[in-house]
Amino acid sequence: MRKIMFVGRSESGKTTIMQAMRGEKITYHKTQYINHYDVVIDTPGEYAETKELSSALAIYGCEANIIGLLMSAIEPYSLYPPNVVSVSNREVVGVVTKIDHWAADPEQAAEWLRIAGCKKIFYTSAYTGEGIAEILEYLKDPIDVLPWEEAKAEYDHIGYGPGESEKMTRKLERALSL
Ligand SMILES: Nc1nc2c(ncn2[C@@H]2O[C@H](COP(=O)(O)OP(=O)(O)OP(=O)(O)O)[C@@H](O)[C@H]2O)c(=O)[nH]1
Ligand SMILES: [Mg+2]
Repeated sequence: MRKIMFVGRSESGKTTIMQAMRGEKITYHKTQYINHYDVVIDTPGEYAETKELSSALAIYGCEANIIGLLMSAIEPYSLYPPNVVSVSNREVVGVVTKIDHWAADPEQAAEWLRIAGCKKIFYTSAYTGEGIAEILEYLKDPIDVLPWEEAKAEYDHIGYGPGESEKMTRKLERALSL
């Protein structure tokens, strides 16, 4: 898997989306310092908000393949200067978070991310799981196998013909009203 470093103001949802990607229980945890995991580097919002600390992001960014600029869908303004992605020597993607929120305006957040220079934008909710699989697929290297691909291979192995596992997934989704 390629590694993504999440950057964004405090409360934008970096730690929570990281928990969703790792399949962990969602619990509030204020990030105190840079946390380095297998696929994600989680950073404190203050590093993006404070000039003196922002150089730490530039250094840790070298440890990542991709920088994810987060913007919550309930943000009242954008922290990012226009075309700020040009300061990074890594690919930068935009991640709109909290799209499940009652006050969410995902298109406004996406527009601010585009102004910051992001071309690829993900729309996500760590609470409903929307968009999480897309990010994981995007980070996937050709040799990686994701958990749901393993489950599909298992279905195929126990005798469901091609396409049957997709039908089974749809049936399960309908039963769970997903
Ligand atoms: N509705 C909703 N709330 C979310 C979502 N993701 C995060 N939150 C809430 O937003 C708040 C902040 O989330 P964090 O993930 O801690 O934010 P952060 O960017 O890591 O913040 P710092 O560690 O301070 O930089 C928490 O109360 C979360 O429960 C989401 O997808 N939907
Ligand atoms: Mg955090």
